[in-house]
Amino acid sequence: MTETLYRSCPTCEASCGLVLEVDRASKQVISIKGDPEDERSKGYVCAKSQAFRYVYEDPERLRQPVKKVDDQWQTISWEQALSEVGEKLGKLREQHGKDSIAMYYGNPNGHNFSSMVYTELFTQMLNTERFFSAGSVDQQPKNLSCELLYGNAWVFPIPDIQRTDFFVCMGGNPLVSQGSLMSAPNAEAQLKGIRERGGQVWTIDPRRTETAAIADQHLFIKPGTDAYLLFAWVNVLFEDNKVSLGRLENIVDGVDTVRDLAKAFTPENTADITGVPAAQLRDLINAFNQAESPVLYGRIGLCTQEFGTLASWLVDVVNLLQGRLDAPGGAMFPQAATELPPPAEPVQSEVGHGRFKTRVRGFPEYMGMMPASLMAEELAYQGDDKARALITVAGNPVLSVPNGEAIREAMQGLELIVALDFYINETTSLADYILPSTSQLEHSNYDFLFQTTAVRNFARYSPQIFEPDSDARHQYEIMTELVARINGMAADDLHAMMVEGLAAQIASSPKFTGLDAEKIKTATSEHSGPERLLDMMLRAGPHGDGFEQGEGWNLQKIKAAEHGVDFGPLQPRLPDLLQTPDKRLNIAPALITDDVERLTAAMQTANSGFRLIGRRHIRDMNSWLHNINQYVRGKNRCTLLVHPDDAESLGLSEGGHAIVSGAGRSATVEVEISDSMMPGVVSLPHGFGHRFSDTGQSTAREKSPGVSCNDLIDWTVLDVPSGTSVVNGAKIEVRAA
Ligand SMILES: Nc1nc2c(c(=O)[nH]1)N[C@H]1C(S)=C(S)[C@@H](COP(=O)(O)OP(=O)(O)OC[C@H]3O[C@@H](n4cnc5c(=O)[nH]c(N)nc54)[C@H](O)[C@@H]3O)O[C@H]1N2
Ligand SMILES: Nc1nc2c(c(=O)[nH]1)N[C@H]1C(S)=C(S)[C@@H](COP(=O)(O)OP(=O)(O)OC[C@H]3O[C@@H](n4cnc5c(=O)[nH]c(N)nc54)[C@H](O)[C@@H]3O)O[C@H]1N2
Ligand code: SF4
Ligand SMILES: [Mo]
Repeated sequence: MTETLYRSCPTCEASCGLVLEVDRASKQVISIKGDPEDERSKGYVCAKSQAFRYVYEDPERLRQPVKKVDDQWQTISWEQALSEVGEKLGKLREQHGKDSIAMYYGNPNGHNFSSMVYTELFTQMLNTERFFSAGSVDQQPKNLSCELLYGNAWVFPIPDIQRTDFFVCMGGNPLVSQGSLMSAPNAEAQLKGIRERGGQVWTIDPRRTETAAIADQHLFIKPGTDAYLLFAWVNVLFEDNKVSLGRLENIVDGVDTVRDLAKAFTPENTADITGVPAAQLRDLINAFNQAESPVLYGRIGLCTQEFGTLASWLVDVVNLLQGRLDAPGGAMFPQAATELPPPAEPVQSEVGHGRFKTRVRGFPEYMGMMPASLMAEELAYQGDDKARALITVAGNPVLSVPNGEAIREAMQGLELIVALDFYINETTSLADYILPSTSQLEHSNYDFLFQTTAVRNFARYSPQIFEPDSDARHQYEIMTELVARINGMAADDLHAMMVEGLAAQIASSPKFTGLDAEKIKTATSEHSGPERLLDMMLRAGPHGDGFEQGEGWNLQKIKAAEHGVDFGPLQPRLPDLLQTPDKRLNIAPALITDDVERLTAAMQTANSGFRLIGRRHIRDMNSWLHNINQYVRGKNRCTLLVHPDDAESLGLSEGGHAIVSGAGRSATVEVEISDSMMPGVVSLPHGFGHRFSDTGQSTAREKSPGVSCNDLIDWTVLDVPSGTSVVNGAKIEVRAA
């Protein structure tokens, strides 16, 4: 029997609404289309809307735990897998301490509600200093800047693109990525909407991107130099008396410090280094000033670069100084329907930074994590306190992290590797055990992370489409089972602890008087597992029913709203949102401003040679959709984009090959000549390099091997404050093959 079900797409941040025709009895997906009744996506989908179905159907996706015995994979039962892994990890921890177990946390965790809410339990109970994640090849500079400015690393200002009349996009390519730290289905229509309203779109990027193609103006910028341009922008604002904090005047500190720091940078003295002529920058600043509701937006090209924290922070500084932070049409703070009310006594902690250091080069931690770029040397370290085991959770650092090849080598020296993943990829192929979770069609979901990055407030629940096999496990269950077994506890007690903990936290909020944890538990007892936690959050949240019958939302009502719930445009949230110890917004935190010295010093060094940047393609998702035939058909996408002048001087021809060298390694890649590149800059996408014969992704290996740009990127260069990898703007050598 065919049924129609509605859910959101779990593959990227846009979280588009989908209509699924399915036969639940035979577990067949008949079709997946855009949901026209979804207020956010209005029927829009991209080519990857089918991805979770293809992954579900992929015969090479693991459905059962596997154990490596004599270099062969053996399918084993969950009980055997969990008890063996739990015992081995428990022993290592007991004998060699908690840091002997390293961990890498990958990106897809952010797309799964239940694994997100159980992540804290998992990471806190493992409590390892050797904790790495995709975050330090991604948004960590923004986390740091937001934590310092607003007191919460996960409170991001999001461009209000539905109301702005002047959108400046730096280091992001929403037409392809579909928006990041800006959940906005159908980015193309949204940006065109700005122009249809009479507004303008500008892009600033070393490549004339797909987004630039629909923009009014494009400025080419040399990779890694955005902080110079933005400081010059700030300086012009002070010089021209255009600084106006508006409503935020009385809560902001540090404005003078920023003004003083910016004095060294002008459009004129930074033009050579950025490649942006002074007149062009001044035109941009003037046009921005003249617009009614302009907004500046920066994304991964500003994070994963040499001055990632400075550049990411300066985006907020520019918005703030012009009254565009927390203002309609500017950069605004979404409000999640699951946002918990503030506790009676706010936790006033300093930003966690440098509480411990990496073992090899003494690099300070941030967010309890070591930089992913240093993973290889940390795993290879041979001191008393060395790593002996590695747990990977939905990630593929061998391809996604600089020095991936060395990560793979270092992994070979470990005693135990456990992968929570459903593919045998370039990383997990070295595991001793792989524990595959259910896939997205087999568990329910709630757009948890992306309600905090959406350009309109919303809530959307996605039902479980197919019943998983009777002995399948969800990711959060695997995590809980593992920590339970490592610590000699019962998983059920840990689940109960989650419920108790959340109920107590909510009950302690002054928002609810006369409500105790018991009442909250009773009120939510119709739900179980993570859904019970979700019900608690929704009911305690800004639109919640406060655990009473009547008005307000609860999980049951959210579930009934099959097309999602629209909570309207973003609303101003400052100063209430501030979670800084003094409830003020210091725009010049020392951890960031201390890095200006490094920026100034780099201004003096010659900027010669080629620089490498990345790029994304609509049919890729980092490294993990290349086993899907539908997504790797057609011409090779792992090509080196080179400007025609550079191609000529290097003797490269279209479709010919170049040798690209960096980080002591070389690779031969196909050349694509394109005047969309800035001269001196070449582009190679990431997530390729499917070259190891021991992976279980034959389509990726055979049809789309490519090369891994991360092997060619100098992994020792980091954004200093945040420890983020510099995958954009790496020095690279190029010659004809
Ligand atoms: N050079 C360069 N490198 C980059 C980037 C760049 O722009 N340039 N971008 C960086 C960014 S932004 C990111 S986010 C990282 C991504 O880095 P990673 O997260 O390490 O890599 P992915 O390729 O996303 O790997 C995801 C893994 O999760 C598994 N998986 C997917 N869904 C599930 C699930 O539901 N359950 C389980 N158990 N497993 C699942 C897949 O099988 C795959 O193995 O790459 C980073 N690397
Ligand atoms: N199709 C597809 N969509 C994706 C993904 C995917 O792999 N494929 N990955 C998802 C993930 S995990 C993430 S984090 C997001 C990322 O989302 P986006 O940030 O939009 O990602 P990119 O397309 O990599 O855009 C980065 C842009 O920065 C530019 N750039 C590089 N260096 C510099 C620089 O120094 N200065 C400036 N100004 N620009 C620079 C690049 O040329 C590129 O156009 O995308 C998500 N969406
Ligand atoms: S844009 Fe993202 S969320 Fe929307 S259909 Fe494509 S992959 Fe799915
Ligand atoms: Mo990412």
